[in-house]
Amino acid sequence: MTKRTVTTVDPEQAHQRAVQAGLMIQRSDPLNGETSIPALTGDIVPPTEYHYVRNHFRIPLLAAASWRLAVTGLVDRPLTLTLDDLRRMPSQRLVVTLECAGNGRSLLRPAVEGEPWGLGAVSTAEWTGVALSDVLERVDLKPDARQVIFRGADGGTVAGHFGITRFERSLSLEEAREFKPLLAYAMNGRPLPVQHGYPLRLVVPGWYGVASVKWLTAIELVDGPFSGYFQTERYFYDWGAEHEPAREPVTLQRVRALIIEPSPDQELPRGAMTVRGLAWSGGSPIARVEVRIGDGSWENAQLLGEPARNHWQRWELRTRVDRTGALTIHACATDRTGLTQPAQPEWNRLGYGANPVQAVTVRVR
Ligand SMILES: Nc1nc2c(c(=O)[nH]1)N[C@H]1C(S)=C(S)[C@@H](COP(=O)(O)O)O[C@H]1N2
Ligand SMILES: [Mo]
Repeated sequence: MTKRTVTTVDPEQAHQRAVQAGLMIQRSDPLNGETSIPALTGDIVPPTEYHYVRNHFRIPLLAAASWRLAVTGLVDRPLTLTLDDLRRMPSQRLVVTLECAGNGRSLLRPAVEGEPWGLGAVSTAEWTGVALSDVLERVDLKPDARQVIFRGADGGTVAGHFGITRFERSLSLEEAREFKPLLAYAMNGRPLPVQHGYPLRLVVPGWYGVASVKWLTAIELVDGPFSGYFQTERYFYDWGAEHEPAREPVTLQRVRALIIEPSPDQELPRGAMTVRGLAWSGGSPIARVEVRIGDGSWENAQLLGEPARNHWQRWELRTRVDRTGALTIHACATDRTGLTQPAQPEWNRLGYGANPVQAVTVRVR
């Protein structure tokens, strides 16, 4: 672990920009802000500035001209790539939903430590970049290479550790083959914004956002498991000793339906009502979204657009309400492998993967 100083974006400036973009700020330094859920109408790819931001440290300010991606470790031909080298390689465009594993954490009882996210630590973008597999092909992996470590340029102090801890994550080669990560240099057709990883980030489709390392500067091939802080001391489900297994790493996004319309506490007239939302699951496309109005029965919402594994899908239910007063709407998604949402969030010590059936209460006049 090298100790070095990276120039960072002025935290006050980063905060101001996020406020202007309408993010719901959880913390200003390091900057953490949620996507505003009512703004998620329209296209399945929202405007770039609406995308939630999740940072463990201050935002590094990297100059493209001096930035390099080093690919080292158990390879026959180590490689150093410039941004232009990557831009000259064959490119892919992928629409991918990123969701923080802590999304929904504030629903957990008893409350847990960590950013108290509501339901907006999620968004979707079209990412452009180079397939990780294309870069790995160029370095020739040695036969004992098993894991790929991804290093971000950001770092800082973490509880219980001396000195600087960098943001680093790994994937096994099997995981990399199955989920086909992208080394992305563009988001929605423009260079990555600084807060989303400029000039290069990893995007791992289907996985919780933590796998998608921003400000990527190094890739290292190793033979054994990787025990970095964000791999083994954070981002695992900790269910406690009475549970078997007691812990499990956080990997794929759990299935979830998000209600966009109506919003909580909204006042609505009696009569026709449309419930609209988004649904996604890291493991497979959405099979169905069921909606319950008040104490009525569960009804299938209509799924709109193409089913997809890598990004969310719109759904809507057109219905009527004739009774006035408080009305609670529930939405529950099921994916094609049969995974569905629990009625209550499953409690775990670090507060990950909270995907209970969502309830929105409105007022009918
Ligand atoms: N280098 C670096 N990469 C990172 C993080 C970070 O703090 N540093 N946060 C991770 C987490 S937990 C999430 S949810 C996503 C968020 O990506 P976004 O800020 O572009 O939405 O980035 C991931 N990649
Ligand atoms: Mo995250």
